[in-house]
Amino acid sequence: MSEYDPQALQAKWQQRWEEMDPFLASEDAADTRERRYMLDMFPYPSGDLHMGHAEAFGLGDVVARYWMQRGYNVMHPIGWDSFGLPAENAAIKRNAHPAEWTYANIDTQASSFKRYGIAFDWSRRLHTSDPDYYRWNQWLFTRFFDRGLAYRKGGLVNWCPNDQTVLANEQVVNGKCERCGADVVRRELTQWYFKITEYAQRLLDDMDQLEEGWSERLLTMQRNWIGRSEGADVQFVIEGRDEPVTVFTTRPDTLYGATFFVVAVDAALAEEIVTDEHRAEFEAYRAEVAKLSDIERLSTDKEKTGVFLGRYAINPVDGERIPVWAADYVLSDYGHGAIMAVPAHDQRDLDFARKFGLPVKVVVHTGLADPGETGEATPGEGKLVNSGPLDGLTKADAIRKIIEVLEKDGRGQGTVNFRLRDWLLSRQRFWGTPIPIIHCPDCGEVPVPDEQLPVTLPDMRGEALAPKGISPLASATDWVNVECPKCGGPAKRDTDTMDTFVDSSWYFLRYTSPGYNEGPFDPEQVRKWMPVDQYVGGIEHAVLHLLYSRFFTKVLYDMGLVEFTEPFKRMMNQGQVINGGKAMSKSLGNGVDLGQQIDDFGVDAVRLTMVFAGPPEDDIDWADVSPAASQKFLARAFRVMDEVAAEPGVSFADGDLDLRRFTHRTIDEVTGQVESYKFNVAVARMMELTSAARKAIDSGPGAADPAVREAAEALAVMLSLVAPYTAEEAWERLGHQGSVAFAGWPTADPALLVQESITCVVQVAGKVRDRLEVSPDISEADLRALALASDKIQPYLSGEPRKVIVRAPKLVNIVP
Ligand code: ANZ
Ligand code: ZN
Repeated sequence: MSEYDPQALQAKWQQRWEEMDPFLASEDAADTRERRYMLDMFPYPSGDLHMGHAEAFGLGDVVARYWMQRGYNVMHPIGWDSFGLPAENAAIKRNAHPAEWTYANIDTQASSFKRYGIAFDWSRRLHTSDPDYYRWNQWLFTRFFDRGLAYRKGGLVNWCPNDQTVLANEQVVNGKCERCGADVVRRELTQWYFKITEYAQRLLDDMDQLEEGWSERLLTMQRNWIGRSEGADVQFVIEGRDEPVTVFTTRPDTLYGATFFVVAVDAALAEEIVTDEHRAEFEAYRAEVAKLSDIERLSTDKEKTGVFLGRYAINPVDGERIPVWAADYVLSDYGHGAIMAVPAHDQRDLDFARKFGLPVKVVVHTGLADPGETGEATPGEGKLVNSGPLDGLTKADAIRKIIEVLEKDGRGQGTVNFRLRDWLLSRQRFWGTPIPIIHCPDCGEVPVPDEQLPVTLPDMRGEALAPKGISPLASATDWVNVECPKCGGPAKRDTDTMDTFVDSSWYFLRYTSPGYNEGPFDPEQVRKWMPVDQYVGGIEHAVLHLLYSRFFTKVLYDMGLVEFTEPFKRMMNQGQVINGGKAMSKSLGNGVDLGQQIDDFGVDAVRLTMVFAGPPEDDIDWADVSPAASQKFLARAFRVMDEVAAEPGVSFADGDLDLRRFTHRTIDEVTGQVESYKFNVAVARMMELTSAARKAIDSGPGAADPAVREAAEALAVMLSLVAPYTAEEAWERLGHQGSVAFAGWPTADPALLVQESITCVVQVAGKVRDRLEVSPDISEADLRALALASDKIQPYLSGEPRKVIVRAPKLVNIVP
């Protein structure tokens, strides 16, 4: 009996895989196998792989390896999302170049992936920080620019006064800079944007294609982020201002209930219309609000604040004069930055009205108590009241009617609003893709011509990269000063770099044709491989990365470069690996080191533990699982496979029938479970098969029985999805050549799935009078006849019974 030594197995098979490079997708034209594309969200090279990677990639590998076993031509690529701030900060600290840190970490992660036994096609490896890759970011940017989808505009953005850079919304956590903790402020800056809002409706509509492969949770998150609202634009005249002001409302039916008007405190309109008398108070208030994030501003728990601007607006339907206030709960960049306030039917407006003593007027009779008294707004359905021509109508009818009236009078119209904003993509940092635009005093914004791409980063390091309010690239004067590609005059390069979400919005296309240099990807290869069949990654990317990738795909579709409009057919969002009920963190000291776990238990035990812990979407609490038990199981399974004494090629048909049945039932169930992503249950079945084979060896037909070999071979192949090293070694010891990864998924023999007989209970007048052994697929008629003919039943019957209820194959109930 040989010892199970996981570390020795790893060393041996890692070496073999290195030589065989067995997991390459085939590009052979003669290869007619159906293709499958398995994609994992590519890693950021922040250090070595951690437990989260081990889980996500372990799950993805189950799918990839299953498809390989099923005979698909599988592409399972790997690359690195290698631009980004941490590298730059490390470089500043160590007086180095960000590339040094980045590529060293990539090497570390690559060898860890190899050790972890993920079945990658290494020939497609890419790094987004390679000029070879980011050249195509720039190429795409110029195409977006030409189509009017990349543009520069001034506007309020998140600004960290400490790091002196613009931050994305997702880098602002509770109003503070995610990196340094400083209070983030809003600042007026000119930045580059992608016009994702132009695709808002299509991003919603195309979700129809994702209903099956994406979770409801994910779809809801996308829908909410896009935030489509139907309603109306309504024009209000403001006394003393020539142009009327438009507001967006989802409840035009409540127009008669508008008792005041609110302008976003940071909107230009507020500044414009505030009277001299109120200006000082207004400015002080605005300065306070500038310190808050959107999330804080919109928080319903927050005490309402605001100032009166000294002006009045005229309600377009009844001529009512209503006071105009400035407040922070109205956002300057949603709708039109101003609202009509209907306190009776909107809670935010009601809170504000009660705080400042403004009137509350009920216009929808909901049957609930007066909001002015209770402090509870009544947003629900009901008949309109106090609303002139709308009185008596339902909400839906009133909306239709008032929009008609407004449109006829030219004071408004029905409209749709989206919460989605354009994507701010420029960053004032070094380690990213330079924006390929040249600013010419005469020609304006000129895209860098294709033949001058890539615009590579200048060589800068250390202190030169420290944040200083403008991009570090601005100080590379030799790099900045160029000739205008159009007029040849002196001009300057744009010095901002792109958000790294640009890099990740199309990398999955590049994998199909990694060396291609006539475009970002070879359309021919993309046609063969895309869309991705299965994508695996964390739910934290539910909105940003997935939304951006969907947007890019639609633009590429419009450019005629791809033939589909959705990039990812199926999504799997794995849970987190936590420890002791809490996310692992340095401050809690509850971190678990992946390398240490592998040293202690071996790769296969760690992988199996991850998969066995629960359904893929659930969090895994490392305190509740046992890699030691996984290792014990693997040793047991290995010993079973190692003890098989029948020769390879033996006819299984001669084997022990009970074990054969067990094996085929297991194959059948595991197949279904893997197909439906119940990987943990599949592992449990493999454990049962191991026990059954053990029993057959020890106290059954013995190790030489062909059924034992059949069980062991099935086990090796199924186990290869979660414990590839153990499976490879067992497969070799079972006398086979080549990698177990391509052994072929076992098929269950239907004849062996039938249970031979089943016990049928026969009742007469509700009492059990007989038990029959019958075939599980006996027909109702046969079973009825059999029961009535039984010697034990006959004595209870006198002639034809009144009623016979047959529930084949388990029950016959006779009413005599
Ligand atoms: C009057 C009204 C009455 C409203 C009522 C609601 C209920 P969604 O669904 O999110 O699109 N609103 C409009 N622009 C706003 C802005 N810039 N900042 C904050 N709030 C704004 O919400 C649209 C509703 O949010 C609009 O409909 C408006 O309030 C408010 F019983 O108008 B409503
Ligand atoms: Zn020019």
